[in-house]
Amino acid sequence: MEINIQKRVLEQNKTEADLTRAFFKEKNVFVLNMMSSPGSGKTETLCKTLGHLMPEIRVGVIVGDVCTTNDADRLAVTKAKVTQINTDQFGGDCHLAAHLIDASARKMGCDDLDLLIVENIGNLVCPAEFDIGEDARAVVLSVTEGEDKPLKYPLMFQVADVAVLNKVDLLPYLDFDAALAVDNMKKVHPGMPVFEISAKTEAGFEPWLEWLREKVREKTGG
Ligand SMILES: Nc1nc2c(ncn2[C@@H]2O[C@H](COP(=O)(O)OP(=O)(O)OP(=O)(O)O)[C@@H](O)[C@H]2O)c(=O)[nH]1
Ligand SMILES: [Mg+2]
Repeated sequence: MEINIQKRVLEQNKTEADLTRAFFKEKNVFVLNMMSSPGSGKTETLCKTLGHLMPEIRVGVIVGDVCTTNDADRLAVTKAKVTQINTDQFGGDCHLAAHLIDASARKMGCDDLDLLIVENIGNLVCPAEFDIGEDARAVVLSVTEGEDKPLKYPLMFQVADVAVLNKVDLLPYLDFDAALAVDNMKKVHPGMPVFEISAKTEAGFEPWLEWLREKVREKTGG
């Protein structure tokens, strides 16, 4: 019975995600769903990324957290259009569902955007199951989390179109084997591009930025 309920929730979400996807298509905006465990550096990566992409690319961000507007406040410094969703009012959900993205995106308006990035709630499991009408998914893994995470939480890495290995500035102080972590990601998702970066120092940023620029060009024709 529990399985059936879960299935219905996901089916309902998929129906709503298809409507949201149609809205994004009509608005000609590329939508990236960014996911990771809490604290791997999604917001820091976005703050630095937007600094490079804007104003040539017009970017908006929808950011999800259970509580606080901390991330929206950090992202607002970039001058991007930012909307914060807090899920504590919906029972503290650990993921963003399609209907929340749909309502936020329509309210914020996408006519003046080329790229909409959704920073999902920090969680390496649930967000991977919820289609939000996005064009692509990025997963961020940081070097303090352990090389085995792609093997332990494979779905997140299987549904991702691109992976970012963040905080490489910390490698000299850790036993973390970056090559093994990348191998593990490629084991669960052969062929997935993996960019090794530091959001702190911006090391390795250019290939990641170019990947994003190319995706926006492909969708918007710009
Ligand atoms: N040394 C180092 N620290 C980083 C890097 N990226 C992020 N951090 C730090 O890691 C902590 C968490 O970063 P956030 O950007 O808030 O992580 P997040 O994934 O957005 O976290 P949630 O939104 O809570 O899931 C902060 O203290 C950042 O300053 C990095 O590349 N190197
Ligand atoms: Mg964040």
